[in-house]
Amino acid sequence: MKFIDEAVIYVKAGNGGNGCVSFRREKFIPRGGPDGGDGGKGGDVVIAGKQSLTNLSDFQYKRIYRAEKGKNGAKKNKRGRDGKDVIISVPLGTTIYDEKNGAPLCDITRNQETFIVARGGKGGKGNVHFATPTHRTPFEYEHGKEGEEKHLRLVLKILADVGIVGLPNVGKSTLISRLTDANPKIGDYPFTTITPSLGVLQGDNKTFVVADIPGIIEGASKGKGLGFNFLKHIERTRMMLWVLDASSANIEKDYYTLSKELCLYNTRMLRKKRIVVLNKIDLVARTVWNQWKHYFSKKDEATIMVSALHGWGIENLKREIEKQATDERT
Ligand SMILES: Nc1nc2c(ncn2[C@@H]2O[C@H](COP(=O)(O)OP(=O)(O)OP(=O)(O)O)[C@@H](O)[C@H]2O)c(=O)[nH]1
Ligand SMILES: [Mg+2]
Repeated sequence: MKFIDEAVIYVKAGNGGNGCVSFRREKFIPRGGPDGGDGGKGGDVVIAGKQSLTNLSDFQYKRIYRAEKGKNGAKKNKRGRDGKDVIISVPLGTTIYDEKNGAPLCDITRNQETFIVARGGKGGKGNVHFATPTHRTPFEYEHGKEGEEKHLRLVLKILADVGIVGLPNVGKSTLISRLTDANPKIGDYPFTTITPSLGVLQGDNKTFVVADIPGIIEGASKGKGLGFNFLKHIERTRMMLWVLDASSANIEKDYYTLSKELCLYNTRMLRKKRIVVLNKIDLVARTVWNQWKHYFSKKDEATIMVSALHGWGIENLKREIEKQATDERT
């Protein structure tokens, strides 16, 4: 599945209907007063959350959304019908920005949550409103107001429970393929992963959505590499797995690079629950990884040793994820 996470669309709310100019024409009443009704209101453009949607791919094909105009007013004081709203369904986790100035308009996180992104124009008044005792045959009326129009940027942030982060090539994708049903590309080179992938982890009592994103490198917060763009996908996860390569020449530096870049992205990233996952332990002696286990436990980091390649320690990690996820204290 190609993961599409951004789209730009154009929306136009309906214009209001015009007011009507008309005069009563009835038998035996030679000069009836004005009876031109008001125009109807134009339809709104409404964004609605829909749980069953998982991506923004629909917006590749349909990019223009117009709500209906309000009908014009009619004689006999008849108000024109309001234009129908147009409802645009988006997956939960979609943020809508005004493309013109980048301002966020709304954040859709709940099923059937709605937000009006463009308001329909008000209907114009009919000539009946312009009559006064000295002005009995008014020909004045109002035009309906224009409906709002906007270019919107839709950005989907995955609502994953667990986000996997780490420097390139540490084995994040191998790990998600062990933990979940996901089947991402794995390669012995940095930046194998260029789009995020999601998988479902079946715990004993709960299931979790896990997200794997491209590797993060030093300077990512200044735009280097790919991973930074994708941090938004895991911004809202409740928990993170910080994957480190146990065979790296400088694990401590890797750990600090990762925490620095996450912190520069958003300090909240460091306040989330996390598990330090020391991967590729098949490549190093037990004495070495025991030493690192000790090092991280002194820092109060929950640490799990695994070999994603061989499947070692994976059950242990699953248990720890479930334990932390169900522990509501922090
Ligand atoms: N020896 C060993 N190799 C591993 C282990 N886990 C992953 N690898 C290898 O490390 C390489 C990178 O694995 P990936 O899962 O693609 O790493 P990644 O972190 O997703 O990489 P990017 O997406 O490029 O950031 C591949 O050649 C994997 O086979 C492990 O536990 N032990
Ligand atoms: Mg990868």
